[in-house]
Amino acid sequence: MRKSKWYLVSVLATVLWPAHGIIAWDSPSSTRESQPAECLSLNESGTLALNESSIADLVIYQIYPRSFKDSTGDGVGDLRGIIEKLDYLQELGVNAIWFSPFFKSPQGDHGYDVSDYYDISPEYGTIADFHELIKEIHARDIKMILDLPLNHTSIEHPWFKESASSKDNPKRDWYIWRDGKKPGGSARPNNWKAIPGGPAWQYYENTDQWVYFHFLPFQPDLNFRNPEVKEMMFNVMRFWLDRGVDGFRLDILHAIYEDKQLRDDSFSWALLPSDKSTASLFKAHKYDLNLPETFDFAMELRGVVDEYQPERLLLGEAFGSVEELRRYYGPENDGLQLVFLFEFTSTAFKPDKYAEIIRRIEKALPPPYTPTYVLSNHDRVRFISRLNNNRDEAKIAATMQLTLRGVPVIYYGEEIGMPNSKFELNTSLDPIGRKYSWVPNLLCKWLGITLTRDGCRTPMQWNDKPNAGFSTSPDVKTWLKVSDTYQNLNVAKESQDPASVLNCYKRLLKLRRDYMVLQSGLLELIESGALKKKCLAYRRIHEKQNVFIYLNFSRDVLKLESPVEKPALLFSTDVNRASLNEGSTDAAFYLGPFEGVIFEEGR
Ligand SMILES: [Ca+2]
Ligand SMILES: [Ca+2]
Repeated sequence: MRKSKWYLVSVLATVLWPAHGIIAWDSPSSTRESQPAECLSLNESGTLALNESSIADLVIYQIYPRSFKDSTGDGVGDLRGIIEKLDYLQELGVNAIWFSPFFKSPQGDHGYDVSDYYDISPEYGTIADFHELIKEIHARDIKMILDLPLNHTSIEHPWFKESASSKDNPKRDWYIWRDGKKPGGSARPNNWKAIPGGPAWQYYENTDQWVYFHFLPFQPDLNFRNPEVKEMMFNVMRFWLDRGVDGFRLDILHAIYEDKQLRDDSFSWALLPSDKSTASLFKAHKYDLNLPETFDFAMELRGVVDEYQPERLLLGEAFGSVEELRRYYGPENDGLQLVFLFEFTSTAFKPDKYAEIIRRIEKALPPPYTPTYVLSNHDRVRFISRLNNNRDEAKIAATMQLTLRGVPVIYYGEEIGMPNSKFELNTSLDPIGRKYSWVPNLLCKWLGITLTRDGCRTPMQWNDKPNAGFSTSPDVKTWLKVSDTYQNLNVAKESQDPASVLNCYKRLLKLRRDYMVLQSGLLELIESGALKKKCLAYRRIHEKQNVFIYLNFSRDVLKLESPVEKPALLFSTDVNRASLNEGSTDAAFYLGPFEGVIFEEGR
């Protein structure tokens, strides 16, 4: 069958789509010359009060359960495997774990298609294993955050099976069913597009109606305008909160509500998606994303978790401009405590670009709001692969992520610099990869794109033994092939090397624990003038405590002026560095190639 140009456009858009695409690109909308760095106003009253939020000290680590540790030898990660590795995470220094979904699921989208919210998928374990897991997590003072795909279920969910069975089924209205525009259901109810490309409607012959889906056809959207649906999902939350979980990561929250009238989407000139807007594929996504009802829904969700003490966390996955996303935090910072901000995952690795993003985030989300900083996740290319696996640059990125004002979210394996793997599309386990399996390899290569998310989901590399120590069975075929890099790049090896990426993370996380100013102090960008294309600098401030962060993004040695007379070095990415400017007679200090330093005023 001849593929239309639209298909190619769809491919491009899918790939470049920041949430589920796999490519790094620099947003064309930021061509405006970046303005000179300036000190941000601290807050309106000029006080230096601590961020009032109780969650500013969090460092979240994302586990993709399928790929973390296999304790049963079947090649698939599981809950008991995760329990075995909790000591590792405690030693790393994170204090919250977000688990990609392990609810019962046919695994069409690897857990983001739930068929029972009250049970665990058998390959991951049992409810008893869950209880053991949460007990062991809490014993280490770590919080447990579950991933809740609440926008849609699997078509295998009994709710959907009932709903699809007949037009007069009591659950018919739990999903969004509509007649086609023409007799025989030949035309879809409206012109909406699913996010990975293609129409957003699936036809069901038995009732001669179409059902709406935002993501993939086997993930029909729930109808949150039906109060029964809302209450059912709130009860799911209460079920897990009653079992002690500390919060939820809310999958594609911005897609919860759709226009009541299902009006046709309007035209947009945007072809490629960006992390600043939801428009793409020439559609504005005006009526299916970030509706006012969805912002209100965030407040209702907060109401549910506020039934519990101590405070439970809500972390929303939503897309749009930072100003738009700000609305999910609620008018008085009383909505979601956190929303993912994804711009770092798609911006060129340049200090002036990052400074522009940080400035915009600080303006939109000043204290007491808490931003988030994300480098990669299960939908995106691994960050270090965007840097051509330059480990020095990865340390700069880590230093930046772990010292900005906001909650960092670390993707498993990021802390050892695990790279993306390459996989064939026609054998892709990711449904997005299979959807585009007809795209020739050469075209992907020419465009420099990857169309499957398998590459960022390979098993964790624990040691240099067969299967990287991921599985108890050395001979088993793991669900995704272990990266060829594992013999030289693994936790055991990096633990022994003081200069490794892993030990860089550990040192930074310890410093963040020890210095409250790094958790909740205010942030002020520092003008780096002529060096703004090579150096990013900022300070964190709390009362009399000042901590300075200078990051060299270049291969050059940079000469900089210390903002304080007696700088005391707290950290350098260069483990051999002992002081900032010892022996120097002036205020100058030097940064080596790709070196990042943290210092305070000495006493
Ligand atoms: Ca297993
Ligand atoms: Ca929806």
